[in-house]
Amino acid sequence: MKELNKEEFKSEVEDYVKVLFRKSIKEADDQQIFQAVAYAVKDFIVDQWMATHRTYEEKDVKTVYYLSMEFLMGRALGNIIINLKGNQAIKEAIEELGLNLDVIEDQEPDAALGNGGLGRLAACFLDSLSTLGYAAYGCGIRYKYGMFKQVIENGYQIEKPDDWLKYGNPFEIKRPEYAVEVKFGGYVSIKKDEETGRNKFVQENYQSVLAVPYDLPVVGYNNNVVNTLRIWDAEAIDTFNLDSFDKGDYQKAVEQQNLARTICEVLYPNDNHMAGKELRLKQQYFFVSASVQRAVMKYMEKHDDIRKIHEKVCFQLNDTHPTVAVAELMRILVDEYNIEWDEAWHITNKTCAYTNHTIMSEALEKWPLELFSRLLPRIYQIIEEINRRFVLDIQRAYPDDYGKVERMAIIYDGQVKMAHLAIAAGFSVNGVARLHTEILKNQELKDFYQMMPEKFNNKTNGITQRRFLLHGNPLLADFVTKKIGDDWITDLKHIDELSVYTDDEMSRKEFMNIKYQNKVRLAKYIKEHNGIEVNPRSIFDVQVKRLHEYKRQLLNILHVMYLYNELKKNPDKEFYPRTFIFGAKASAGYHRAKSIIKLINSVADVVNNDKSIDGKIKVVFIENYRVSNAEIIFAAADVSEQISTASKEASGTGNMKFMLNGAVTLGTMDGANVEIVEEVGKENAFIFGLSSDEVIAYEHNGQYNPRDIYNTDGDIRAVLTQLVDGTYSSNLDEFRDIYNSLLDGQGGRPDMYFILKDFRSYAEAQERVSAAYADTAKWAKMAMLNTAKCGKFSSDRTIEEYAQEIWHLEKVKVEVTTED
Ligand code: GPK
Repeated sequence: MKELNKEEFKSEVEDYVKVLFRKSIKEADDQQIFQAVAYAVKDFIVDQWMATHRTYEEKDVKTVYYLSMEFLMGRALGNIIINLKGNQAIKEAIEELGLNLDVIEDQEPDAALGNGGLGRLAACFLDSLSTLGYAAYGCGIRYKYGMFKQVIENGYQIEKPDDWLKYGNPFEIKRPEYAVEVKFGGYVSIKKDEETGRNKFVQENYQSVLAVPYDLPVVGYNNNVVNTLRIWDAEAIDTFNLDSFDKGDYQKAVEQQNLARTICEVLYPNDNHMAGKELRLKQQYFFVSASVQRAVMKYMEKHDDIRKIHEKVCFQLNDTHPTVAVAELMRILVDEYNIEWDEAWHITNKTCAYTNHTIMSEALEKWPLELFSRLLPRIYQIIEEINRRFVLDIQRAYPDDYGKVERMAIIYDGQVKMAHLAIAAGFSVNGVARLHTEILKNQELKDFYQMMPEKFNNKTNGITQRRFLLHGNPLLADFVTKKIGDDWITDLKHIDELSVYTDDEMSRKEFMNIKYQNKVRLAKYIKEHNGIEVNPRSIFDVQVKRLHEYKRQLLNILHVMYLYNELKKNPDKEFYPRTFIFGAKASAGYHRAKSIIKLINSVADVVNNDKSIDGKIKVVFIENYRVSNAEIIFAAADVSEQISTASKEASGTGNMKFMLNGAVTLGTMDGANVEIVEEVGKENAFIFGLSSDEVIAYEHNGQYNPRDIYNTDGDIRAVLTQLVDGTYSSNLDEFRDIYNSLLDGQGGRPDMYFILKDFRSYAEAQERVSAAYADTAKWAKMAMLNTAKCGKFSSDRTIEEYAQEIWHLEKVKVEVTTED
């Protein structure tokens, strides 16, 4: 590893302030200082970045292209600094310049090019790929506006544009030399190829844009490896000249300009939900076509046989969003390299792999044929042919079962089903936690599993301990290193060595004292950003994640309403003070999710201002939950709320970040919670609620009626009544839709997410939490064991499994030489 020279670094920062802003350090504002520091850091890593790519080429290693509509990177500066092990040197350099690193880091806008779990997983994976030394590109879109900024006004969520590029992004490098053309619309004509005499399919009268890549560095931990996140921007192709004007193409030139302007404008803010917008499909094909074209070109620069591309290239499809990649690769092989269909299909099969992230039916991507074929006429033809052959395969395999084609065809009912395409075309289909993969195999994708069992595999998600402990929780990170050394930073299994200290009273006290200091840090953040005073001695009970009915923030807040009623009834009841902390964005069009945010804020208003309960319950809704404040929140949590309806949360990754930071899980047996409990022991978690088998059984037999619970349980009835009787809003209709969804279901099933069904079990688990917390030594041990037992949940472990079992990559060592 190259050493960071403090004096050199200081003068670089001074130079950059001068060159970029014509100012001295004293004159520059905080944002300008951030920019200058960021440029100085980028200068330092650029040699490693070049050395990494030189090494990959020399060794001719296989590369994974992680195709993803989302990369929820958060801030780069602090993360790069810790991965360079430059924390101390840079901190000192900055202090000697009279500046403060925390303030500087705070100036950086989050790169919020993602919604939630799926996008953050992609970011953790990139971190691990670099740290492990695997050749990888992240391929995505350079959205001009990322995930919207959430502002809470009168308890309502308001969305504000996230203008993250306002001051420019000091870390990115524009690479116009690698720009490629991407074509939309028009029609396909068949032409005879003079040379071969074969038919050629040519897209004509199309509109096109120029895809221009911007590269961002992804720095590995202390190993000289810097991989690349390549995000594409669209620019107009230069047809707006007199020539085309003269030919009467003025209209087309304007249209192409508009297309280029709109494609990368904004991230769709939907999590686990398909909106079906035409522009979204344009985004998908745009970045996929550009990425696949570039990958093929790069491969062909060094190799002569396109037929062997799978030996050096793998495309990992992060959900179905980039699935057009399989058809784009087919197009390139068949149309541009004149390869026969069967052979092209085999090459494609060996090059593409698909990750499934959800079983929620509203998230499944299905595109209307009309839209698809109009926008991507050649790609559509190719998918039709893939479908035709796949249907024949199905019929051959199941000659007597007509339902199979209906359930499995790629094109059916006037729609293109992207998951079916991804499964048929790739060699690997993986779920993201053991339970999720089992549900895929035995329920959702049962037919596909029966036909192609060899494709199915599990890769339980993970998170990077470098961002979520080393950077986010420096106090705990130092404590761990002091106890067991720093191997955990690159091999989280070692953190288990902490287990022995859970029986040592001094260590437990130290651990709890760190938790307390982190709670003070969060309390200060809450005071500054929300104006609410919270007691760091209370239990910090936290649910932060996207707002979705299946994640059941509603169960949490209904329980708070219930507790509040209990306290009002028995003011002298023993009650350990609790702070219920929420953070969540709702998709802009998801009305019920927005009502739930309003409900949380309305309950907060009433409860926080009721002197009679003596501050025993506080409710806080943290505005604009995102990666940067998440780091502070996880560090301060005592209780981790992971309370999705069993079977619905594919994995969850927040659950792992809490665990790493010594919070105890209160959750259902869903997603990766199952594996968390397996690692930490069920005595060190609070588990409640229906099992996934029970939920699925109720869904099939329709035997659940929430009215029965409403009629027989007075406490639950009282809470529900308070939704519509003015207790929390003078507008009696404010929460009517929530009330109806639980009891009537409006067309759907009432209480689809089994909130009333699980309520008592949840309340009882919450009582166990309170009792456990009151026993300080016991709690400390539980919390500490959660940190100690989270070794499995590093994304390093996950990536190692992908690399060995799916991608077949080899590890690379990078030396920086004077050449660089
Ligand atoms: C799954 F399908 C989707 C989606 O559109 N967005 C998203 O964030 C999440 N996900 C799952 O909901 C989580 O359970 C999972 O941990 C995460 O993807 C990463 O796999």
